Amino acid sequence: MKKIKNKLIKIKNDIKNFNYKEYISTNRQFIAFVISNVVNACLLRFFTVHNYFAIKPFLADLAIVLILGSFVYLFKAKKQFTYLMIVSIIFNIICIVNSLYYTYYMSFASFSLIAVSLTVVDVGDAVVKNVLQIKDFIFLWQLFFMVIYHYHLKRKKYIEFAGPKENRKKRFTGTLICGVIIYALFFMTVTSVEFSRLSKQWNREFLVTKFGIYTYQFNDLFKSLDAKFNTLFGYDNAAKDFRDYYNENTIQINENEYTNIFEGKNILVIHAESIQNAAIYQKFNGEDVTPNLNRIKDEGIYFSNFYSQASSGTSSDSEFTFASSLLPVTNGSVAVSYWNREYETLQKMLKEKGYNTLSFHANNGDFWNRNNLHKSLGYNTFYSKSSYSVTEENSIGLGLSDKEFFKQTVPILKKEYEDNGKFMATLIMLSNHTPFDDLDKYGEFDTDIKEEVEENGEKKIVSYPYMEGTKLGNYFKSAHYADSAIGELFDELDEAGLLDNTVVVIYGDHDAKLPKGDYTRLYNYDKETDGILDKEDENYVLVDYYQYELNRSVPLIIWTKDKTFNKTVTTAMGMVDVMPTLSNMFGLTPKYALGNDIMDLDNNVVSFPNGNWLTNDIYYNSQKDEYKVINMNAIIDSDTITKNNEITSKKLQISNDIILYDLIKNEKNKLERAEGDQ
Ligand code: GP9
Ligand code: MN
Repeated sequence: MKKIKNKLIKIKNDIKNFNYKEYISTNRQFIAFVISNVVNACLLRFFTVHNYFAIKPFLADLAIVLILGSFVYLFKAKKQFTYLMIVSIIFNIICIVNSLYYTYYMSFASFSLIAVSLTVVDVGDAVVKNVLQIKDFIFLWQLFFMVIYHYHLKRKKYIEFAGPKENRKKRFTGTLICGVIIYALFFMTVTSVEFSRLSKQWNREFLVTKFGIYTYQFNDLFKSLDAKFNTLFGYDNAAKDFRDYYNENTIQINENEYTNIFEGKNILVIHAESIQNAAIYQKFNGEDVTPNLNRIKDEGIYFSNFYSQASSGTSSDSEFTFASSLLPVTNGSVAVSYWNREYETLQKMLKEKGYNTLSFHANNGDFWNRNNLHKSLGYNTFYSKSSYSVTEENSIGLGLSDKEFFKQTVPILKKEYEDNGKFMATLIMLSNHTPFDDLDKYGEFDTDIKEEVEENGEKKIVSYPYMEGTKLGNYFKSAHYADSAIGELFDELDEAGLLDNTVVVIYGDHDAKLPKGDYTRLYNYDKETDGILDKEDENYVLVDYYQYELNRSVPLIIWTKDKTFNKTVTTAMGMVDVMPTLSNMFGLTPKYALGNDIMDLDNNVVSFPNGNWLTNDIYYNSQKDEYKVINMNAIIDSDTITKNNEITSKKLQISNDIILYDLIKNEKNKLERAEGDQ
C-alpha cells in the first residue's frame, strides 16, 4: 500500500515538474509521427463516413497511435526513425486499403473478406477507372512528410542533441500510460449498443464512425484470427463426434400425409421482422393488431408454439437457421465470421430440383454481410438496396418501407418467373424494426381503450390511455403497419398471377426485445389509476422470466391459395425444424439437419443457443438450472431434464463444430463411405 502511495506521489511530482518545452524540443520526430497519423485517420473519415470532427473516434485513433508509437523508446535514438516508419507504413496501408474498399463497396475492409474482395474486384482497366482515385492515395503525404522531416532534423543534428537527453524507459512507460488513459477515457463514453456492435464486428461503417479506423481494423484482425485459431485446434475430435452423431442420428424424414404435397410448387418466404405471436393475439377496441396475418394463419397451417433460435446475429441467424437447420454460433455470427463454410440448405436442395433461388431485401447488401451470406446459402441472386428506388418519403425506420418494398419487388419477381421458371424467393421485411418510433408513418392504429361494456351489457364511450406512449404500444402500431403491408403484398402477388401454384411461408425472425414492464401493463392495466393492478389482485398476471421467454414466440405460417388447411400445430418447435418440415412437403431429403419434421412429432425439444430448452411441458433455464412446468398434466422426472439437457448440449456442440471446422465440406465423403460399408 505504502509502495503504491509513494509511486503515485512520484508520478504526481513528475507531472508537476514536467518540462514541456524540453519534451517538445527533444521529441519532435515522435510528435510529428503522432499528429500526422491521427490526421490521416481523420482524413479517412472525411472521405468516407464524414464525421471528421467527432471527438470519440479522434480519441480512439490518438490512443492507438500513442500506444503503438510508445514502443519506439525501446530502440536507440538512431533506430527510432525506422520503427516509426514501419508503423506509419502499416497505418498508411490501413487508410489506403479502406479508402479504396469504401470507394468500391461503400464499406470497410475486413481480413475475413480478403479472399472474396480479391475475386470480386476484376483486375485491369475497370479497376483503374472505377476504383483507383487520387484521394485514396492522399494518405501517402504522411510518409513523405516523415522522411523529409527526418532529414531536416538530421541536418540540424537533432539526434545528437535529443538522444542523450532521453530517458528511454521513462518515456516508454509515460507514453504508453498516456495512450492507455486516453483509451480508457474513450471507452468510458462507449454505450452498450456500441460495445455489442464492436463484438459482432459486422456493422463496419458504424464501427469506424464510433471507434475510428485503427480500432476498427485491429478489432477486425483479432476477430478474424480468433476464427482461424479456433479451426486449427481440436479438428479431429470434432470430426469424430460429427461422424458418430450422424451415424446414430440419421435424420428421419418419414412418409406422412404431408409428404410431397407441395412438390414442384413455387415457394415464397416472408421474413417478418420482429413479428411476435403477442401481436397476433392482441386486439385494441375490437380490432386485431394483425388482421391479415390472422386471416392467413386461419386458412393455412399455423404453428402456434414456434420459437426463433437466433443469437447475437439476430436477423441473419434466423436466415441461416431457416436455411440450414443448424443453430447459430454463440460467439459473433455465422453471417460475418463463418459465411464461407459449406452448408446444406433448403435453397441449394431446391436449386438441384431446378428452382431459381432469389432473395430480396431493401437494405444495404453489406448489412449482416448478406452479399456473401446469401451466396453461401444458395441464392442465385440477391436484390438489395441498389435494386430499389429509396427516398426519404418512401422510407420508414431503417430504410425503404415494407409497402414500397413489396410494390417494387413484385414486378422483379414476376420477370424472374417468366424468364427462369419456378422459384424459391425470400422477402426480408424491414419496417417493423426497433425502436418503433416512426409513429407518423405507421398509419392510424390506437392502443388506448375507447369503449367499455357496463354491467347491464350496454356499451359506453370511455377514454383510457392504456398502451399509448409505451414502447409495446408503439410496437403494436408498427406491427399493424407491417401486417397491412403483408395484406397488400398478397393482393399484388395475386394480381400478378404469382399466388397460383405458390406456397407462402411466413416466419417472425425473432422477438422485438420489448420491456417486461410494458407486458405487465398490458396484462394488468388498472383503468381507475391508469397504473397496474395490485400484485395481490386475483386478476394479476405475473410476467416473470419464464412468462417473458414464452412470450418471445413468433408466428410460423404455411399457406397456399390452392388449399385451405384450417390447421394449428401446437407442438413446440424452433427455427431448426422448419427446413426438415418443408423438405418433406417439397420432396427433399436433407442429411445434416439438426431439427425434425414437426408434422411427425407430438413432442419436441427446442434448444436455444444459450442452453435453455423448451418442450410442450417445460421451459428450462440453463443459467439457473431451474425450470417451469407449462403443462400441468405432465409428469416430469429428473431423467427427462437430464436427457433434454444432453440433447441440447449435443446439438449445440455438433452445430458449432460443423460451422467452425467446415465439417460438411471436410467430412461428408468419409461419412458417405462409412454408410456404404455398413
Ligand atoms: C437489417 C435487418 C434488421 O437489414 O434485417 O436486422 P436485425 O437488427 O433484426 O438483425
Ligand atoms: Mn431481425
